Amino acid sequence: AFYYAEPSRTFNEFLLLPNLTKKDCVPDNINLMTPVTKYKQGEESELRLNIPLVSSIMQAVSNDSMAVALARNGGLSFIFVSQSIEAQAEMVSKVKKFKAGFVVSDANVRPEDSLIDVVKLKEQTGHSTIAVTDDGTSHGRLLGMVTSSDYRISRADYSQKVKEFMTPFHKLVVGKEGIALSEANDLVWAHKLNCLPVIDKEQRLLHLVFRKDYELHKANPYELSDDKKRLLVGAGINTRDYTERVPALLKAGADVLCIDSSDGFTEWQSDTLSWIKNTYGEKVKVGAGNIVDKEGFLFLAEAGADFIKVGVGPGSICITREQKGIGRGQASALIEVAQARNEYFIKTGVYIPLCSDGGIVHDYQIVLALAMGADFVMMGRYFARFDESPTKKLMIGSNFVKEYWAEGSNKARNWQRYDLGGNKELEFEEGVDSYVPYAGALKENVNLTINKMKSTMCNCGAKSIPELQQKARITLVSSTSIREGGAHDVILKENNLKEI
Ligand code: MZP
Repeated sequence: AFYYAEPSRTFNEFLLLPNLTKKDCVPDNINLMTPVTKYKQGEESELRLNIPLVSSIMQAVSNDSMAVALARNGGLSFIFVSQSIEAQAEMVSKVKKFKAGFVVSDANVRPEDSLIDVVKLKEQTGHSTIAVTDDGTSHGRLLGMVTSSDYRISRADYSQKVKEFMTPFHKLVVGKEGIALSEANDLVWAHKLNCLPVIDKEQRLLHLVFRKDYELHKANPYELSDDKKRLLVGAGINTRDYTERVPALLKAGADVLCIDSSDGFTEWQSDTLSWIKNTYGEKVKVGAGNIVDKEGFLFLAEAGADFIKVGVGPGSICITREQKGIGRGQASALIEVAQARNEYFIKTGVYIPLCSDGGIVHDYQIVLALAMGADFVMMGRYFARFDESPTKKLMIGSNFVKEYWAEGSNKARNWQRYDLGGNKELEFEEGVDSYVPYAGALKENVNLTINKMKSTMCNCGAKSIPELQQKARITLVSSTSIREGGAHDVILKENNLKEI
């Protein structure tokens, strides 16, 4: 047997050291854009994300509602594969009906002034719609617009409320008086808001379409249904039924696929990749994994993977290490694979993005994973806690929780994920069925995480993920210094202690 000289390490055993923070290295200047699929030196990845977060290929995590919410916030979901081909394709197509934006309509314009019916607008653009009315309920001359809109907000609340619908990529600039849609300077506001304005014949503003790609459309504010930019969605596949599943998912509009497996260092994975690349060429993007070392990386890179997923056994619900003794500490795995990826890039000029999958417990560990060479992270537990995850919200004692079960649990029975070529059975569990604390809406939680990540990156003096990967200084911590990192040697105040 071969013995590794170093023990297998986890994220919890590392910290980042601060670097010089220059005055322009502030959270607003941090760019978290990241590549998802491989690209050649000097080119750009065809698929990039605004934030480096993707949700796990799991029944308890990634359905269409999760995918819409996460894509709206700049990330990506991979719709779970452990369901029928038809059901999975249906989820993908539901996500593809949406576009990355909202249409805000003034419901108080005169019907004869309105050029666009909100129902048609919704159908044409795929945007969700918000009607602005006097009191946020049913008042408004265009009653049809009010009732058919997805959300209603009052004029008074407009500037405040609209922020809630905006993703971190839309900048809201509010004037002294707030924003009134019927004001003469609305068009100026529309530009400042990074919106596509829709105006009537007399140049009055009827709708604001929030969009990040506004620049493209500034020239012609009337053009609404030109645009193919819909929300991005990924989908899991397995190494059994790919000849039928892949065509159905592509037909439904999946932007990227990923082979879902606990062990990706197998010939079943290279067969699956070969079939996809031989059938569709490079236009279909597919990730593979999971692997934990240089050999696994090179195997999947040579087999044609567009990105490679790292991690065997770090997941919060995973008991693969206990059941089979297979796995590796996630930090050690990532460090070795990232080095292999960098060497591969120097040798071939092809950059293959890495996804660190599972085991993230604290927000800073996302930054640590990126610093160690991941381009994005996949999380299950994190997303399972939100309103948008597919599972039930329950009350246990006085706390709300959400259900979260593993793909290798008896509940999910995703035997294909553990495929070893035998008969189609899950003979023993590799994951557990559990609860996670309920945490509310995805948007607020992701915003908070992003803010924390940006703060960490500012301390590291890095304004982008590649800069972080280049500059980060990472240290191992001793078990006693971990204790030093939390509150210690003080009496923590508790709500139920009375002051005297
Ligand atoms: P976490 O974010 O909850 O720590 O980990 C999520 C990851 O655990 C998933 O993306 C997947 O790779 C992995 N997973 C899912 N089911 C199992 C299992 O049954 C598992 N063992 O390990």
